[in-house]
Amino acid sequence: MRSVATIALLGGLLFAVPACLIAPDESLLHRDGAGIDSADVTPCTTCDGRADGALDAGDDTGAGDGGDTGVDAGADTDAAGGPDRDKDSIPDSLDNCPDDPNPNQSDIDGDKLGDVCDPDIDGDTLPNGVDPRPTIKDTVYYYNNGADTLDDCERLGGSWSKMGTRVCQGDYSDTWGLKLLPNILSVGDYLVESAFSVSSKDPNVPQDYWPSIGLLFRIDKANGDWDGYDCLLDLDHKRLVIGVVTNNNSDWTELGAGANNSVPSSGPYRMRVTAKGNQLTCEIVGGTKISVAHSGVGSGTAGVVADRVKGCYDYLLVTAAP
Ligand SMILES: [Ca+2]
Ligand SMILES: [Ca+2]
Ligand SMILES: [Ca+2]
Ligand SMILES: [Ca+2]
Repeated sequence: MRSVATIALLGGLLFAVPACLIAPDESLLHRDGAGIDSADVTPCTTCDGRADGALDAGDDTGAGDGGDTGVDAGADTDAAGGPDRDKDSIPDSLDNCPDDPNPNQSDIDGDKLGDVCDPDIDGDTLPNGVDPRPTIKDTVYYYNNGADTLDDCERLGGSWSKMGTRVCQGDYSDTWGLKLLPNILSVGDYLVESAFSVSSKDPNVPQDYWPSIGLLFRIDKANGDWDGYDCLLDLDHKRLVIGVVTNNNSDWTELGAGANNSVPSSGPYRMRVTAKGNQLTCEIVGGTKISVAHSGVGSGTAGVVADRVKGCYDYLLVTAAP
């Protein structure tokens, strides 16, 4: 319900004028023809239709009033909406993306940045390029965007270090990287993703190792040891592999693998693991995907593996599984 916004003294009578119920007449409202001043009746600025960028009843059409809602000399700019540099019919002053044509002004997360120019369309803190579902607000358990320090890394054996905004493994040691929040895997179905690139693999790799990078799910045990699952990119065979680590991190068994030469020989690799129900799915985003049944990931954490490989990752995220 609109409030009574305007008190107009016209013809000696006191009128209560409901804002927007009458189309304001500039010649009436600006009796002195010189813009808004004490002699004017307060103009109806909320109902003149200017927000739609089109000229309609109530718009200020005074020849050249300069956009001040008053009638004066000069070229009118506000009635036509003012400048519109992306030519989408929404004047710049009202356009939620003034440099990107978006006549529908869609703004999914309501942050006043239109979707076409919003780096995080759904407002879930994951940038569009990283977000598994850029237009659906995901529950984000963890996101390291590379700007963080290494303080949240539990184990950085080998020579993990920051290189700009990336975290890089600088030698060929068998180690893993970033630790997530405690007990992150107890949240239920989840998705873990990272993006890697490889600079080189160990030329003298032992026969029982493949140079590999990937994601590890660590299941913490009461005695301080851990078991877990890993999703690896086996660089020798250019394939994805899912394995299970057992016996306090001393044995590894392959659970499933994609075909040899089914992934590119050079990165960057955007890798994703989804645990949903009893299925564990490992994929190169937009490419090869393999899935195995698992018996539960339990309570633990996750991290990045680099094994006989020098390389870097750009980010690490954990969200609820879609
Ligand atoms: Ca626009
Ligand atoms: Ca927005
Ligand atoms: Ca997002
Ligand atoms: Ca999202």
